Amino acid sequence: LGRFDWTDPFRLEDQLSEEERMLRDGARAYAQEKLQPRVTQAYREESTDPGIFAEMGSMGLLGVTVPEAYGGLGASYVAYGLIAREVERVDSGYRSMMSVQSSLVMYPIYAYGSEAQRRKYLPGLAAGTLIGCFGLTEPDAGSDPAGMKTVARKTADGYVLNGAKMWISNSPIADVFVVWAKSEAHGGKIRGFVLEKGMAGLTTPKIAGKLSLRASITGEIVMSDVAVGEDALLPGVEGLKGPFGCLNRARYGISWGVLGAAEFCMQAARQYGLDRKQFGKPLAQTQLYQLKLANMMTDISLGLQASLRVGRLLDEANAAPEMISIIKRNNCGKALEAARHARDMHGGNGIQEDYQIMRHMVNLETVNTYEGTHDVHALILGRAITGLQAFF
Ligand code: TGC
Ligand code: FAD
Repeated sequence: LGRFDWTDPFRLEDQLSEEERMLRDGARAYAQEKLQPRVTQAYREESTDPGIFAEMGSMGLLGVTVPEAYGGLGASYVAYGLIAREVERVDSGYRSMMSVQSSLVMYPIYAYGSEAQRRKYLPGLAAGTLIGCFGLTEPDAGSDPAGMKTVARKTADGYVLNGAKMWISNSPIADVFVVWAKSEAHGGKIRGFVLEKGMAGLTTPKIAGKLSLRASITGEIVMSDVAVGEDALLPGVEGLKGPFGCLNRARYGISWGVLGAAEFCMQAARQYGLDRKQFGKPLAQTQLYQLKLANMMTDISLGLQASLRVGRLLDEANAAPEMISIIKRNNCGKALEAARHARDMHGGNGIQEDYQIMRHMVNLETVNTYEGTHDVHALILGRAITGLQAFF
């Protein structure tokens, strides 16, 4: 009979390559040694240390799937997922910073950019000396990005952009802005533009007062007659499939990341239940407590296997977006449920910052919403099942 390890029920470890394990271990060491000691204060004070990007860059954690020629590692999507899981084991906000930079900024510049754009931006983004952000959502266009109002008007030597992006991770501290706009010169089709900090008419106010994801800064991107040259246009893609191509990768990374947060919550609840006695015995010796732990372990281990499968298919360029909707939706929903149970299992201590459970729980509320809400992914899957779109 095979052995059983509750921390790795389906022996994920055996299914990874040597390189994947090595990158995962490096990410875990960085996250535990450098991020874990500062997260409680950062979260309490709603402060983001921009130096984290350069730290992650020096550890090789940014844009790992991008080829080495542009500063990446040319590593697998599975390695990328494993890194997301380790960073989010500490905080979803830190994983957010990493995944925006990797999947939503470096990926489109690599996949849709000109050679000059790749050479100009990718090495600095990989090193974390440049910070990137991704502007798709607007105040009146969230789940329905096709409803965006941002426009790019053609000029003699480039474009002028007007509009406002809302809820943009990293924007107040960003140097490089991948912004999606309807381009009048391209029949109103959505096109990507790369903007830079300091351009006239570009402002990035912080959105203060978030009760979730407080260690990751979020802001607006306000564009008021921002003039850019022709070289700011991403030449390689047109239409919504541009931003969606990036979102596929970020959503995939999130599917691993949230399970890192869920693992933290489950392991903390297990230890708490072993240590704390009520009614003369450990909480972990009660049926209800064990049922919750069994559910968490089941959801986490099934989720990891599914993400691994999709990661392998992404590495073969053979993954379908609907597969990514399944794992993004399922793993976020299950991680949120696990965190809510773990919060409850800690009793009063569960609301205290030192125990870290409630921070994970409220972070996961955001992760369940961004990159396509739980229900929007249900509708994507419903459309695939029935052939009928139910969005509008
Ligand atoms: P629809 O008609 O379905 O598609 C329009 C065009 O896009 C193509 N497409 C895709 N291409 C690649 N990958 C995908 N996943 C794709 N999904 C669609 C599609 O083939 C079509 O192409 P073409 O050539 O025929 O024009 O578009 P729709 O307007 O009906 O879309 C509906 C819906 C709900 C699926 C979509 O709008 C959606 O996914 N909404 C959710 C919005 C969202 O996820 N926003 C995320 C913003 S970024 C963010 O949250 C970052 S947080 C990061 C962090 O901090 O970690
Ligand atoms: P809405 O679209 O208004 O949805 C509200 C509710 O209505 C949800 O429950 C939704 O499921 C439901 N709903 C919507 N449409 C339907 C329908 N057809 N049928 C049934 N129910 C429906 N965006 C970026 O572009 N870049 C970023 O870096 C970024 N970072 C973010 C960081 C944070 C902290 C947050 C909170 C958001 C971020 N976002 C970012 C935006 C995020 O992607 C959007 O919040 C998300 O897509 C949902 O859009 P919305 O908030 O406008 O909600």
